[in-house]
Amino acid sequence: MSGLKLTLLLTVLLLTVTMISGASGQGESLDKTDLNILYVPGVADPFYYSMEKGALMKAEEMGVSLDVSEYPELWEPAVQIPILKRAIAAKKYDLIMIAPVANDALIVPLKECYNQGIQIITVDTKIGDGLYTLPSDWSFPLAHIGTDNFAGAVYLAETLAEQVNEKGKVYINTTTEETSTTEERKNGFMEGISHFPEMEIVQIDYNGDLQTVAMKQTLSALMKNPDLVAAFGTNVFSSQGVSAAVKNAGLSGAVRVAAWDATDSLIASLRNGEVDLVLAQKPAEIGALAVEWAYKYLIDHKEIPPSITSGYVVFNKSNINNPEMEQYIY
Ligand code: T6T
Repeated sequence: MSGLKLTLLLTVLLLTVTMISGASGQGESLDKTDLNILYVPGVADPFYYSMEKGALMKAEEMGVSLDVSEYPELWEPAVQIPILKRAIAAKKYDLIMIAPVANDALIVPLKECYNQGIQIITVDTKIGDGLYTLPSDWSFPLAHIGTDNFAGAVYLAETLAEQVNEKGKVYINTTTEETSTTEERKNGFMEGISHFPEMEIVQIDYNGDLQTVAMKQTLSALMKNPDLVAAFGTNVFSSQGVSAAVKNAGLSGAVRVAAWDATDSLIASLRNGEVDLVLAQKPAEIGALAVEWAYKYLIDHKEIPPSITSGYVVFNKSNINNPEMEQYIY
């Protein structure tokens, strides 16, 4: 081999190794003061603000740097993808903790980050089928941290069924078909209702994560199905839209409402008798854990689990005044 060819080969090899290990490769020794994490939320809503708080507190406690990207005003890949492009261009981040807003559309943009040496932890929502340990185009994230959406929704459906004597027609209002979390909730709720032979889901609407759309859709579902006994909103804007529609139609109490996400507004609706159940996720815990895992993997060089589900609690009329529950509102 000529000297030139050998030099070229060595350069290519060196570049490849650098690309693979990247700024954050486990092979490199990174001091905690050099660790730079970026948090990319899904949309501007109380759930992601609470996750930010948990992540920032943990970052401060551990002495690492955490930046928070701009908050997208819409639940939309076209808004979230440019944030990732800017993160790559910044040449600063070792790890991105992100709630991807679509399970397909975010695979390639996140892979580009990964190829630049940036590790990925998905928080709340996932990419692909969320199984990062099996070989696939989306197996590159380090880990996933989020709620057990399916189980939570089964629980809500079964509890709501008891409240309506296990009979009647039910409505679901949700975000988009590409959102892993709300699809899991929709499926879990359908599973729960299927345990009751005299109950039926009569309509499912997708609102694009827009509260005004959720409200209009619910109003029209109430008109189309005057004998609805219950409705389920799968996240903040879906639930707030559902509960506003039921209230505006003068049907509070007659149509039971199960809400996902414990915002101040939904807790107030529970107090006013406009909502019957509110599931609280633990976003601050998810955010804190993502920072802890980033540290453990990149600074301590320890293995971290590929995924974990964080817990949830359910507010109802009996526990709403319990001071212990206060901490779960976001
Ligand atoms: O319900 C949360 C989150 O878990 C979901 O993935 C998207 O919607 C929220 O952010 C609430 O609006």
